[in-house]
Amino acid sequence: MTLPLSHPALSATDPELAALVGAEEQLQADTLRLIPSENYVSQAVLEASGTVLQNKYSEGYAGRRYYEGQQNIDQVERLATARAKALFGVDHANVQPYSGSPANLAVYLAFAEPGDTVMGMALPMGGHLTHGWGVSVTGKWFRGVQYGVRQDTGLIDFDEVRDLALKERPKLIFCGGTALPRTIDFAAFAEIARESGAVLVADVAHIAGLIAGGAHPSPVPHADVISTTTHKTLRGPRGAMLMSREEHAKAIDKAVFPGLQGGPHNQTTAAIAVALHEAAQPSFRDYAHAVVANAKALAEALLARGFDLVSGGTDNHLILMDLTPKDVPGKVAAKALDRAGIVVNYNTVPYDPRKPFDPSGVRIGTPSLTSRGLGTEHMAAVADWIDRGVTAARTGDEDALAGIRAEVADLMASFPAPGLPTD
Ligand code: DSN
Repeated sequence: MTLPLSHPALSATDPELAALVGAEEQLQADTLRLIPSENYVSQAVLEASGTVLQNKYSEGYAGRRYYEGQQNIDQVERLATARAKALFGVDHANVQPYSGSPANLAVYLAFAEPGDTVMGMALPMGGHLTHGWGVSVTGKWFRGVQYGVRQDTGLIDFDEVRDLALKERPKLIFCGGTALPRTIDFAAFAEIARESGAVLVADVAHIAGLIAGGAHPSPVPHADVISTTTHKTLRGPRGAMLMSREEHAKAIDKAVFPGLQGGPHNQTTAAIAVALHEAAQPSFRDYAHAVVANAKALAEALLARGFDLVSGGTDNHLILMDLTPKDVPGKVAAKALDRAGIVVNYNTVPYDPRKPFDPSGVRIGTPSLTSRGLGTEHMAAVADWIDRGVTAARTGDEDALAGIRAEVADLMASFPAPGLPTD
């Protein structure tokens, strides 16, 4: 189905760029987007992020700015912070971090000194670069010690985490990550942080929407600081938030501005406010639970087709497949699936013998397809396309990939995506 042309002003001024935007809209309409950190924002979020609010500088915080003319901007930021506090049940929220990595860096600035020991899950085990991994500034300027998951279960071994924390006495302990298919036990991490005298940072970027919708336990009251992006399951604009107990509010605010950033992106703050409003509606609870139900159904359907899933399945929105038994490297499979209209990312699996740029796994998730209205009844078809696509990747069957692409586009035409142009 061909989408109508949109963005008349952009088309008139810069047709070349407008064509690229149109092509991306068409791609997002036609394909099955399974990258678990992506989503479709609503038209309301899109509109808020494209407003004249972006014309304004507003270093500082509401009521304490370094520029005049904040009559409206202060209210926008107050609305966003109040909504974040209400939705997540926290004392304090800072909605200014530009994205997840700057948000996490602000946490280091607030609570640690260069050279201090910090602890997080290793990137190849499912953690995040900014949790002290060596190639990140957080692993270069701080001393990162890393925990993982057990090889036999794919689950976190809390005895190992406790032993490491008590031995290393880190200033910060990060929990959460980017490729964790299971529920995070925030209470267990909090106990270890207490015992070892660390500040516990829950990085809930992937699962913030599930938490808001009651489909994953909350890190409140366990974590000292909660870091999240706003554009994954929370279905907001590209941005981030830091939340905390009152006792840490000043340290966090000071670290974000003036410690790390300049003027906040007010158009993003506005779009975050809209997303938080949407996430507070009863329909968002249905969405969050549907994301998990879809992921569980998809995991079952993949297991039935002989796929090896890290930890044996999922509790959340994400599935990590080890394609070693299918005899296809993750990257080869991801690129073939892309040609079949199924957008995934290749990913390391725990204890991966292959390199991060050519790993054994593929990471998938259900936030985007659920935003389009697909339900558990569609997951067998999705698993079937993945199965046929991976087989075609192994055999080099481009005709099979083209056939899947047509089938995918056909189904997706019946499920219009939020925020994309319609007639
Ligand atoms: N890039 C994000 C993800 O895909 O999970 C993490 O920062």
